[in-house]
Amino acid sequence: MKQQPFLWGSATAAYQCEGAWNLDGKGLGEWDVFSHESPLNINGATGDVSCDFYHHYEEDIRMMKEGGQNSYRFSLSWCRILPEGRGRINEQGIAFYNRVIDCCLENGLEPNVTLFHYDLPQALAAEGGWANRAIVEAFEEYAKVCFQAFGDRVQLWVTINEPKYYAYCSNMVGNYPPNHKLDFDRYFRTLYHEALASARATAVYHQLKLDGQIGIVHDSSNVEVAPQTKQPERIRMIADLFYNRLILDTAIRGELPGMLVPFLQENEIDTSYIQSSDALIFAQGKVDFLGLNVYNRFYITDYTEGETEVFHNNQGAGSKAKEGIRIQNWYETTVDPTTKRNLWGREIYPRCMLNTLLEIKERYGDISVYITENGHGCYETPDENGMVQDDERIEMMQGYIDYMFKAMELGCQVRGYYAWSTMDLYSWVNGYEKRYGLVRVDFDNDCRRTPKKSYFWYQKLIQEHQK
Ligand code: BGP
Repeated sequence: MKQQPFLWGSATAAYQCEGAWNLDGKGLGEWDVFSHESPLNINGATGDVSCDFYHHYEEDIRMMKEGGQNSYRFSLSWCRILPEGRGRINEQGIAFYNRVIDCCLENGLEPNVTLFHYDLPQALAAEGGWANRAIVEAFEEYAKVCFQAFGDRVQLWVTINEPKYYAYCSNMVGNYPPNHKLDFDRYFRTLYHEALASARATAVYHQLKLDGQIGIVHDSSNVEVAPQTKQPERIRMIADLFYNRLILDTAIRGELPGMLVPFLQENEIDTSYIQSSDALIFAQGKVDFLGLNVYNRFYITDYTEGETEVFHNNQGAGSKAKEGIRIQNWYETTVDPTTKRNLWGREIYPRCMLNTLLEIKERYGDISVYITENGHGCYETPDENGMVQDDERIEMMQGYIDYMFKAMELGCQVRGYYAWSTMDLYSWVNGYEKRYGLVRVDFDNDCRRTPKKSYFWYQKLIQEHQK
């Protein structure tokens, strides 16, 4: 693989930006069904059109280039490529991604391609989705189709985006399809099958001897224990196992964390799906790099009292809920009064960028890391020219980036940074009011794009750091 400069880019995901939900042979996805039919889609928004990247990709890619970016992170829609999840290939889907990849390359943007970013084909969801081990083989087949179609030009691949956050929302919070709530068995089973599927796809990629690298993207879940905590070591170990270890240890070390199975069994959580021969799959499926989506930390203390409960906010200013969890006899998240939160009740904590990178280095050594997402969601009103003065976003992202530079000075092997998101797009369950883009999208006027103040700030920052 050719020597890469530091990658400065921005990111999107297929369901969140493409629209064209039923065009050109695309199959039905689990999110299509959820957003059309489920009463749990509380804001009523769908990804049917979104910012219509399907028809605006040339403009978006040109704007990234003009903004000084040299890489674009995006995901492929599994059901656009394999409408039934396996078997029949939709050539029109392949052709669309060929156009996107070629357009990136013509504009000097390194494509960084994720195979799975939450959007499961409905045909596989109907068989039990990630809870059914059959998904592992289906994912391997899908990955191979993509490597063979695009691997001559794509040099950076990601197997799965945020296996933990996805498993958490779909099995613990219950806000993502298939909407299971506080189901510890299904949470760990999903995580396990994601880890296994990622390892199988990674091994296939390496066998094909293509010119590139493959990694996994983890939502950095750096655990911090509040000072008054009575059993800091015990709860840190549990929280780390709950959030991080299954994904990171399998992907980077090629093995399950040793304490996982005894811990699950002690807590009467199902482990029946774990097969001893899986050890070889993990050993042969080690990633070349780690992607980290950095937003927040997990600030925890001892469990106090009450039933296990999860706290989440998909209503923004319409709710006072703060994001968190209380797990009976394990631990609970707590509030640090000195740390700000966004209107969706999530901490804004730039220092977690440094802490998470140092922790990865300490635990896993010198693995290459890309910050595959970092950004700020807020409500926004444009001025009379359609311009958004998003100083809050600029200040926040600058804080995280400064900590990234600090980590690099301390020896962390960071190879790139991607702003979330390239342009305004669908925010899972939250709809369209929560905006993250460097570019504003006027959803009511043909999805017209207008760069925000942050777009120009990012352009300047890149210029300064590429000298
Ligand atoms: C990450 C996801 C993205 C994106 C982002 C913002 O977890 O990988 O897909 O959505 O978070 O989250 P949200 O849209 O829920 O605010």
